[in-house]
Amino acid sequence: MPQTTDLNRHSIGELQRISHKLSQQIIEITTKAGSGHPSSSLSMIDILTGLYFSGVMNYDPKRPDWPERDRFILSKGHGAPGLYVTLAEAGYFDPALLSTLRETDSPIEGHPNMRVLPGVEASTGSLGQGLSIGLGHALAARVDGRHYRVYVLIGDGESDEGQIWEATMAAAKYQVDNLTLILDYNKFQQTGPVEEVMPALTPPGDKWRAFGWYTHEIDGHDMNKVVSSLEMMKSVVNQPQIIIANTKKGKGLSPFEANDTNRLHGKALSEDQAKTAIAELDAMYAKLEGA
Ligand SMILES: Cc1ncc(C[n+]2csc(CCOP(=O)(O)OP(=O)(O)O)c2C)c(N)n1
Repeated sequence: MPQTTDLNRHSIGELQRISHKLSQQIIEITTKAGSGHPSSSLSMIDILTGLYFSGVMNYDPKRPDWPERDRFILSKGHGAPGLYVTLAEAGYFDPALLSTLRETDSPIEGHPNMRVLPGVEASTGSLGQGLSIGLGHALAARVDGRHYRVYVLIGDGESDEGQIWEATMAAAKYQVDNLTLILDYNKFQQTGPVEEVMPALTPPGDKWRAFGWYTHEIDGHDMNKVVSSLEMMKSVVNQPQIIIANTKKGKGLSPFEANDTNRLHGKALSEDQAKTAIAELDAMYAKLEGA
C-alpha cells in the first residue's frame, strides 16, 4: 500500500508557520469576498494544520479518490474558508482560486461542495450531518477490508443537532475505532454562548464519555497538543474517539474579540479591521518563533 504521510510531515515550528500563513489567507479571502465566516475558520485552523501537515493523515492530492486515503470531513461547513486554504496548501488545487471565494461559478463556494472541488469529502453546511457521513465511511472501511482513518470536525453549537447524537450512539455501539471526532470548542454559536443557548451540552467531555467514547481535552491552539493528541488517538481500540479542542473564535484577534459575544459570526472584516488582525497575527507568530 503506498504511504504518503512522509510527504506532508512537518516539524512543530513549520506547522506554526503554515498556520500563520493560512490564518492570514482566511482573513484576506473573506475580506475580499465581503462575506464568509472568518471567525469560525480561524478557531479551527490550527487543528486543520495539524491534521494535514504533521503527517497524521495519509493522503495524496494528486489522487483525491485514492481508496486508501484517510478522510477529513468538515461538518461545520460554514468554516469553508479554513478548509479551502488548507486544501490549496496541501496541493489539491491552484491557490490562485482562493481569491474567487463566493464568486458566481467559482468552485470555492460559500460551503464545501464535493462535486466541484477535489479534496472535499462531503458537501456540508446544513449542520449536524458530517458525523453520520464520517461514520458511514468508517464502517465502509471495515466492510471493504481497508485501513484508512476518518476524521470529522464539528462545532459546539452544531452539537445542538439530534443527528450528532444518533451518530455518536451508533459509533459506540459498533465500536468504530477508525473514527476520530474533533470538537471545535470555541464556546460560541450564532446567537450566543453555547452554555446559555444549550446548557446541557457543557461540559462536553461528560456527554461523550457517557455515550461510550474515548475523550481527550486539549488547547486547540497549541500545535504540540494538537499533533500529539491526533497521534494518540490512533492507538485507541474498539472505541470511537473525540478530541475536545478548546479554541477561540477569531483566534483571539481584537477585531473579533472587541465586537460582541458572537465574535462577528458570519461576517467578514472590513479592510481596516483585516489590517489590524493581520498585524496581530504577525506579532503572535513572531512571539512563537522567539519562544
Ligand atoms: C441545520 C442548520 N441550522 C442552522 C444553520 C445556520 N448556522 C450556520 S453556522 C451556525 C452556528 C454554528 O455554531 P457552531 O457549530 O458553534 O460553529 P462556530 O461557532 O464555530 O461557527 C448556524 C446556526 C445551518 N447552517 N444549518
